[in-house]
Formats: sequence, C-alpha cells, structure tokens
Amino acid sequence: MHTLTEKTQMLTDLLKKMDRVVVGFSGGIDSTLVLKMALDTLGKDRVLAVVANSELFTDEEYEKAVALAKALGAEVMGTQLNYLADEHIKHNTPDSWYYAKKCFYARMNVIAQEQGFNYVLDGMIMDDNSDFRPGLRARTEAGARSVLQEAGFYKTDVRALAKGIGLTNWNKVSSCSVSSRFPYGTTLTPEKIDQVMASEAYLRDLGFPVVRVRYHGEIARVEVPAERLSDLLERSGEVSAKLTEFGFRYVTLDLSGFRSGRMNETLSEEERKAFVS
Ligand code: NMN
Repeated sequence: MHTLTEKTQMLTDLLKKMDRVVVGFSGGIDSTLVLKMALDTLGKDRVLAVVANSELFTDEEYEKAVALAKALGAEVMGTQLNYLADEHIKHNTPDSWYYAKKCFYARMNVIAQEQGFNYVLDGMIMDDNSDFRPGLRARTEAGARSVLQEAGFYKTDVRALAKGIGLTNWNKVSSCSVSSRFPYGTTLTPEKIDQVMASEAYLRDLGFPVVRVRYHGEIARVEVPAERLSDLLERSGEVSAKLTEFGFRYVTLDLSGFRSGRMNETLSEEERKAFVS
C-alpha cells in the first residue's frame, strides 16, 4: 500500500511523460484534481479541458464545469454529444453505459488528434472499479488514461490531495447521466428526460442537493438520503403538486432513501458480469 505522497509522485511522473494532454472534464472532484495536477505539472499550454454537453446532463452542469475549468486557469473547449442517436442509449439497455462512454471517448480522441495532444485523460478512480461500470471497457478500448487509477487513488486519497493543494471549488454533489433514473429497457425521449430533470432541479432548489427522481411511467419514485426523508415529508403537499405538474400521475417517496445504483438491482449477477467484461 502506497502513501499519499508516493501516489502523488506517481501521478506527477505519469503526467510528465504524457507531455500534452486533453482532460475530459465534468467539474466533479476527480476530474478537477486531474485537471489541476495536469496544469501544475505540464503548464497551461500543454493541457486542454474538454467539457461535453448532451441531452443526458443538465445545461447547468455543463456551464458550471466550463466556468470551473476557466477558474482553474485552463484552456477550455465545449463539445456537443448526441447520445440519443445511439439505439442502445435511446432504449436504455444495461450496456448503454458502454456505448455512451464509447461515444464520449471517440469525440475526445478526435479533439486530441485535431488539436495536437498526445493523451486523453479522465477522472476515474479505484472506487469506480467496484461499481457496475460498463463504461470502463470503452475507456480501455479507446486508449484513454485514468491517471488517478493508475497511481492508485481512492476517493479518500482524492479528497486528501485536493484539500492539501487548496482545491475547494469542485461541484460538490456527484452527478451522473440522467439515464440512471430510468429502468433498463425504457425508451428515453426528450420529454421524459425533461420531466425528470425539471423534477430534480425543483427538489434541489427546495434544499435537497442529493436527489434522484426515478421514472416508472406514471409513477415518480423520489430518493433522498435516509436522514432527509422526514424533511421531505414535511413538504409532501407541494412536492406532490409540483411533480404532478411536471407530468407524473403518482408521486412516491422511497422509504429506503437514496442509494446510488438502485436501478442495477434488477440485473442478475450474470448480466452484470457480461456487460462489464
Ligand atoms: O447514482 P445513480 O443515479 O444510481 O447512478 C449510478 C449508476 O450509474 C452506477 O451504479 C452505474 O451503474 C451507472 N454509471 C455507469 C457509468 C459507466 O459505466 N461509465 C458511469 C456512471 C454511472
């Protein structure tokens, strides 16, 4: 087991060898640390932050990420992805995560090539290996590099190094593609996506920064952290009215509270293995 100092040294050594890098930047803590370390190690002229905008993430997240990369002193490029053009993603198959990442890394590779950069970096960490992440295979196939993983960084290491170098300005709540709100096999449409995004934006504004509105046709199943369930119940009337306005007929609160990866519970062990290998 390496110490944080050793891991940081490994990360710096890796970056030095790469010389000119594109960082796929989401604004979350992990890619913020990659971008900052790349800027500090290689200098502004050898680093390009690329932020993807798409139907599966909110415009607000995109804009926040662009502003954050600029605040860190990076050159920034935005790029628009059309994920729903892919049939797997449109029908939310369990391996749609693979196809989404394939599309993402392909665009990153094109940009890197056109702009004269050697490597595409992302913010994957060791913890991502233990989740259901079919997208990791697409990363490997595309030849993109997860430098934090390569240097052995877990979330605790990321937080410790970020704190140590005075990084405080990342998007605190980790977000993920809106497709995680839909049962596998649901056809994603702009209308359904808007319905979920509007409901979650409303709940965030109401004071629930960690929230998922899982879409089950006419039913919304709201997940907030277990310790916030009673707070939400206090506002049940207005929440129910608002989500009904957004198009749900029935509005329910999940008594188990928020648990990331909830929609994967319908997958068998065999399916999970098949899609990540
Ligand atoms: O936090 P929720 O909304 O449940 O979403 C998390 C889930 O989304 C994860 O458990 C994972 O299955 C999925 N996911 C997959 C990838 C990938 O394969 N690249 C990336 C992000 C999220």
